[in-house]
Amino acid sequence: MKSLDDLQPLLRPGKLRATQPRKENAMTHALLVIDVQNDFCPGGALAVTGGDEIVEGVNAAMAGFDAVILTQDWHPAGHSSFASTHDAAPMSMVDMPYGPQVLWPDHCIQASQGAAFHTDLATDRADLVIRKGYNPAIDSYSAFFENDKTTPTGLEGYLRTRGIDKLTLVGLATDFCVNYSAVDATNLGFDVSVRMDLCRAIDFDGSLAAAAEGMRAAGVKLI
Ligand code: VGL
Ligand code: ZN
Repeated sequence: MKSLDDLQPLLRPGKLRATQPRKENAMTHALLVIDVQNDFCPGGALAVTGGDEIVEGVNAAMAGFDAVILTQDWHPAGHSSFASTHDAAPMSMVDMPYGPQVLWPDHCIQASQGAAFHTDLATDRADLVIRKGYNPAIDSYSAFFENDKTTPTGLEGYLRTRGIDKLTLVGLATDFCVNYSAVDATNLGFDVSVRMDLCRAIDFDGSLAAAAEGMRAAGVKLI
């Protein structure tokens, strides 16, 4: 760099052009990896049976996608979805202003070891990590909307501005966060598949069968 005058043009970003889809006639396909976190794996606070078994397959799948996005359940201590906050039993139900809500054991508390990704997950491959459930008053199973079905996480805008129109979901848990994310994505117009072999379920009170039925009815491809 010769002088400050040479540097000046490099400091002016220039005008924005309208967002363009990345390619003509080609779908841009993202892998959406839901909540592969310690608390959802064996030994964790809300352990999903076999939750850790999917990690190797999820890592291997990443190579086949244009984009890899991870979600992370990320609750403040005393979150309204925690049974302890209501002096209630874990897995009981409560009526929230936005509807019925399952009360969970305390899990995925922000910055805790339980909220960290499984240590073997290839997190370096991710373009984006999106956190959800940080609002103390509203749970968020879906990567797209909080459980009030209204408050967006911002993921839809991210995908659209990158020209991503096709999603494959994997992760934990099949019947809650994968299910809600897949159904919301389909309703938003994305082409959505769920790799059932790379998901594991909580399966509480028939929830896996109900979730699978709901996903199929919404137009999600269970593969
Ligand atoms: C989840 C219950 C509570 C999930 C998250 O990742 O499926 N389930 N928080
Ligand atoms: Zn949670």
